[in-house]
Amino acid sequence: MERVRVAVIGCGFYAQNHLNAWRDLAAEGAVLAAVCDVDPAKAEAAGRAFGVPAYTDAATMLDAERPDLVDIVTRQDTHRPLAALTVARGIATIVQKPFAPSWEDCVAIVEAAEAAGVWLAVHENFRYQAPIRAVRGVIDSGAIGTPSWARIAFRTGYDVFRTQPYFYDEPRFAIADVGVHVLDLARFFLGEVERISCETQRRKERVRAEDTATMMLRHESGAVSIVECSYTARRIPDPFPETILEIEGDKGSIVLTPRGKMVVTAENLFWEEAVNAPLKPWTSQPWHVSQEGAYGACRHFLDCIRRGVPAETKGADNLRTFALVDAAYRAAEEGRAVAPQRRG
Ligand code: 89Y
Repeated sequence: MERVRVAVIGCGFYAQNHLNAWRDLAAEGAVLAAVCDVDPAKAEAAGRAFGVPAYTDAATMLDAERPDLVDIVTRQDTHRPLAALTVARGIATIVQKPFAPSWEDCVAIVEAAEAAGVWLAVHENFRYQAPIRAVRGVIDSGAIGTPSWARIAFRTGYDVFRTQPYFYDEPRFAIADVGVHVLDLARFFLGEVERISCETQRRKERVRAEDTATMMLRHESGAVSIVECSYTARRIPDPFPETILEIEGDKGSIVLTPRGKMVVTAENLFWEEAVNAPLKPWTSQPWHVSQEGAYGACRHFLDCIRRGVPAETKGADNLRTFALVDAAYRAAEEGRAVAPQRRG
């Protein structure tokens, strides 16, 4: 496919990054064709800013614009009904993370897409960030040997509630919102997971659910990882929204510290590298790491659509990340290690 006409559903806070990414990707064949939001003010503002028609009803937009690809950037409770609209029309679909509120919803979306032969991806973007790709590049080069241990942490006290106020009332908070990204990174670096244990904490009074989680994973390879997420970690400088990590293999290690400093210890070598995300005209500190990840994800999806291949974070792949989220909550509730569920 030469040119890919993209329609975006959801024009809220984070969707602005997707809209900018699609506009930036014009040179690579993306054509932002239309936007839609149930809030007319948000739809019109995005339509005006990006010079495309704006709709408040998704089905009306899909029938009028007939896009090749739809990027669903709404809250998770709307993903299943919206994906049903796109899949029924045979339109390639991207669903924002978290995939959906429940395992049943995620499986239903994946199975509907598979039955209809529709390309489906989940916008799980941390693994597309520049520092994360740099770390993966070192692992793939063999410099640290086979990774067998990792600590991967997203800890912040940054006021995420200002732009995402719904966080206060989420029935599942830190693991579902950002732990999902960090769990996906654990899979990305160390492979599939055999079992997970988890302790959750609610350290901030105003939130309804957990704001901190400490997880321990045994991977199928035998590797072990500690995965942490917290929205209640006060520290200066605050690394938000960076992920900090350490990975050890039989030949060396990789340590990624704030501001994208990567330190690699290899067999006969030791080096330091700046792997921070570049700034774009529409990105700003400190969000640029996350914004660049969103751009990287959209770029990967566009490339896959044009080549007719599945995305790295295709629906079926992301079910495995979602299963870890579910298993973490169950492990915390039941006080034991839990095996992530698999599709029957
Ligand atoms: O919701 C979170 C995410 O997915 O990435 C950053 C964020 O917006 C706040 O931590």
